[in-house]
Amino acid sequence: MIFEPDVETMSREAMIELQSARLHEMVSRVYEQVAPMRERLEEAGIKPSDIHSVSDLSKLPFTKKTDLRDTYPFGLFARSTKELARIHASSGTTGKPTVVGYTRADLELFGKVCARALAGGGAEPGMILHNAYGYGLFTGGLGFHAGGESLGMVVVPASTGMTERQVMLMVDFGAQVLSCTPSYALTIATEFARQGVDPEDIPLRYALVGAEPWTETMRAEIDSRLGVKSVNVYGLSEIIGPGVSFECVEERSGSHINEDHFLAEIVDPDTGEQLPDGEEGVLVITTLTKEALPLIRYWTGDITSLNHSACSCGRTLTRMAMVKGRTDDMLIIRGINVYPSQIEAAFGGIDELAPYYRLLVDRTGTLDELEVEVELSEDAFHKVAAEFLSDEIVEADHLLRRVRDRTQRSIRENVGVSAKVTLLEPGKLPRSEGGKAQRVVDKRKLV
Ligand code: DLL
Repeated sequence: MIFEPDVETMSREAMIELQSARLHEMVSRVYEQVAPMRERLEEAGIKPSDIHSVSDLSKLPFTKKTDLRDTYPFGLFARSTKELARIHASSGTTGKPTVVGYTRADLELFGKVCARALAGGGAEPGMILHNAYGYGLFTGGLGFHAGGESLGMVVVPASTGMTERQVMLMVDFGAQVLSCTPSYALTIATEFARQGVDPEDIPLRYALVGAEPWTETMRAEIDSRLGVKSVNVYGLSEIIGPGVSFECVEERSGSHINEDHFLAEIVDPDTGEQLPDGEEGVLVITTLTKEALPLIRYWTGDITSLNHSACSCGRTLTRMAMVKGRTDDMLIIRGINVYPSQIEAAFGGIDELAPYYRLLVDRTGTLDELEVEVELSEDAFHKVAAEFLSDEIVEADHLLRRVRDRTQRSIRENVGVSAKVTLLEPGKLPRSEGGKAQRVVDKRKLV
């Protein structure tokens, strides 16, 4: 179902016209209302009258996370605090959080873009949405909550944690749609199995997952273990929260950007030059309609690419590829750039492994060392355990060695780095309780 067909299926010409008019108006507003941004524009020698259309976008300077931090908490807000309806914040691992504000109109928009995402993912009015994104300063819980209500769904505000109880409620209430992080979807799937819930026996059909990078292997796992079709939802607090872009359940191949509100570009991380469709770079977003925190050319740090081709779902909204990682999550190992999701993709095709892993990076002398800890799948583990028990130790050892060698080879061939692979028994690594998964321990930073 398409929630707002008039914009979601708009012709490219009409979209560019709409974006251009909104861009001009938004830059004028920022110039008048946000003093640090006016200074930035003046330094760059730009007046709002220089910006007529989206083709003028590259004249504008970038805004970065440090700009929000430097003006903590409300320095880039275009409205006084009295005019706000809500404040969210994203938890930085160190220091002060990034603070974002919403007017009433911004909250309405937030609900609408999340409703578009839900509808794109298969949800319909009247369906039960089990919302297991965290409620609180994080935008996931309240964003999907508003989206469900905008679409006319019945929202269960489950939030995160207490997974046993969540599964009971999903079964008893007959949840049809689940929203949560991909790592938490797997935790829920494990709890399904523990409680003996067969996904075939319950009405659950769709899952809208996001807030952290995930892969096609994880998608296959979520789909089969929960009996759903899972789609990706992308977003970030600075722009609005979830609902910046979303996959349609028809194609599940790239996330449609709500580009009547969020104008997207891909730029070269080193030069800032715009890149064409299909080329990977940093996603930069300009908000076109946000009132409280309008942002010009916000440098998300997320690595992806754009695709303007038509989609069989009928939407004309540009699609972005799955986010590979953030520039600041990128590890440099012996001079090679490595994103955790690339490692995950490299071992994704190996049946004996489960999608639970951790990367440990250390340095001995001057050399970086990468260790990949990854859990065996339940099946593989039981096979090895059975061989050990029946004293077929050589066979068990052989199987483990074969899996380890294949994994190492695949990482070397696909990512270009040598890694030590340690196989773990199922359940060894910490499971998501609903928040974002921590996949990297970089010991080099600890010394
Ligand atoms: O994670 C908003 C959100 C909530 C999105 C629920 C989707 C679902 P922040 O906490 O500000 O906001 O984190 C934003 O998370 O810049 C990406 O690096 C990452 N991220 C978000 N969605 C995805 C996704 C929310 N679908 C940061 N795939 C972003 C990969 C994602 N990374």
